[in-house]
Amino acid sequence: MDKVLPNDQQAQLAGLYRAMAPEGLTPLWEALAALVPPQPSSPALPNAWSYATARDFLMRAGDLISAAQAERRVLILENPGLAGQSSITPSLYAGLQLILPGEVAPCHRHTQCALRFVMEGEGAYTTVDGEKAVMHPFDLVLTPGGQWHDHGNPTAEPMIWLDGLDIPTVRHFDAGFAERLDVDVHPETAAPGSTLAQYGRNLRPFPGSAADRRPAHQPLFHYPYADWRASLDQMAAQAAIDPWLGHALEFVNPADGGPVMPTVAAHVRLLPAGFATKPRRSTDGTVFVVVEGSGEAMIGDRALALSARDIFVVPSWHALRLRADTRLVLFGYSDKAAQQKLNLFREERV
Ligand code: 1HN
Repeated sequence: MDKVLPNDQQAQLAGLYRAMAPEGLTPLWEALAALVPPQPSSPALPNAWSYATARDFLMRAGDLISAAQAERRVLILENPGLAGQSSITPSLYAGLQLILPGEVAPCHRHTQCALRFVMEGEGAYTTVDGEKAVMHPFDLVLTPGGQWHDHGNPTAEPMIWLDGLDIPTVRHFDAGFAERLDVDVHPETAAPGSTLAQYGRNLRPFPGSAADRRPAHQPLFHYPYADWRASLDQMAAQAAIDPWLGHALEFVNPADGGPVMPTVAAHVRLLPAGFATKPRRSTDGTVFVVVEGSGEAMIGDRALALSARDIFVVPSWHALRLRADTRLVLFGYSDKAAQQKLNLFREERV
């Protein structure tokens, strides 16, 4: 309500609101404009996290608490516009997880779906329903909702990855369940790499055969850097570049050709040195990791300097322009998968 009312009317209305409040009644006309905005006006802010700074705090936490004690030793990347909500956008969570040599993060499962994007270390693993995904820098590993997962680091070096989860989405729906397995490490159900070999090359185990073990809707959980990077490099050598995105590839779920998980989509982009994108905005607030290179992200009128392994967030409906000083490679994830199912997703190429 934006009309100015006479003072006596305002006073009488204020009295009415006070009287009805204990009954759980409030006037829509005082809230309508904020409830139904003409376009998204996200409470989230554009922000960047320096990997070096976050890593330093994470290693200090590693001196003070074990992975077993913490269950998950993670520093949450909390959006400064969403204080206290453990959220990087209104629908998504991000954190940096550390597993030190010899540690195990015990097996559990939950409704929330998760992705891991490896920042550092090589040879530690996430086990998904009993099969190890042995991780290398910039691999993408999924732990889809409902699938058992534990982590372990048998190497001599720390292992750090970015966790991306749909925690605020599941919280919004009040639909989360979680449980611990009675043992810390899930018994091995398949040899490391077998799902990638059997479900990851436009093949699948013959239906009904003994090897056909993965959930039909969510068979694949490992997207190695070596594979996606080779595709992106070949694309950069052969394809016309998109003026708004650069060279961009989306990760797909082979079960349906859609985004990797029911709520979360993930993609990678490559911008050649010197390339600058045109502004593009979309309703899916997006979390990015700088895989390689340096440059700048202009988010609305906010400029963020980018260097390797930094993490930044672009809130919904903020125009993003990227500039690559050297060849810039980015990983990104968002709630586009959920928005498309709800017919909410929009983008605008300016
Ligand atoms: C979780 O299960 C993991 O499995 C990491 O590594 C972070 C944050 C909130 C809830 C569950 C993991 C998480 C999480």
